[in-house]
Amino acid sequence: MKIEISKGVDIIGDIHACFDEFLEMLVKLGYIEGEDGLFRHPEGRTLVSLGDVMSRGPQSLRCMEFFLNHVNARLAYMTDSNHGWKIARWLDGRKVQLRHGDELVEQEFLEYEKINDPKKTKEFKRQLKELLMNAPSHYILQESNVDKIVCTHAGIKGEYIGKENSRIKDFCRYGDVAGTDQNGKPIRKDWFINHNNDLLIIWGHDPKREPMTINNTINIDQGLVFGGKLTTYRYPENEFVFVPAKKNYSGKEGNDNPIQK
Ligand SMILES: [Mn+2]
Repeated sequence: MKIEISKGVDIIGDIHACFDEFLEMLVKLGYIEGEDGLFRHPEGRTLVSLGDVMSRGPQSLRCMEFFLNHVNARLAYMTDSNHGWKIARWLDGRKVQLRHGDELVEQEFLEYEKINDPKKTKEFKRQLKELLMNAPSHYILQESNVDKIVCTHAGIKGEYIGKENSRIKDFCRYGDVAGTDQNGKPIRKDWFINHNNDLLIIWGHDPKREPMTINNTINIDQGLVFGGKLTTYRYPENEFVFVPAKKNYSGKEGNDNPIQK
């Protein structure tokens, strides 16, 4: 789970199937598409996704295919995430309820199956399952073998860094969740309040209108699929790059929309 980032890194928040905005971001960051269809940065920068690249938005399959191809080519990295884990289990044939936008992934697959032969569909699903099942809970980004940044989806505790087990995986997928409220929504505890570690933690999952910096942690989920924006945190530049959403894809309005509250 360690990545060398001496040539710079671009850490991207929750994409949630908004492929158009994601492509716009890649161009804005200076990535160039090669003849093989893969995007590379001329300076050799590394691309890291905090997960939840699928669900809720319009183009889950294209987003997942992008990371499948780029992770396999070692041009990008993607952490585990709550939606990613749900889709992984679904692809594995386990009994899961597809909701909160995960049902859109199934719908996209039904369309995909209409225009691609069963063998190709089966192989695509198998590869995606492998990708999602094997995604680590977090990455440690290093400069000359010195730990600098931790990337994770929903949060992490200092003592979890560099380790992996099912409890750590759950914490990184969902954050510090203290049960559910009367509406069945998870009650989120602010894990970052107690964070005291020298490493910078970059995380997403919990949409905030602007990047939120607290105790050496930065939230870079600005609710793209809810009509907000896609955020990239660039290191070592220590700057943000944004791409605004073309629309609110989520169908969630008013109090139901996490970034309009
Ligand atoms: Mn999430």
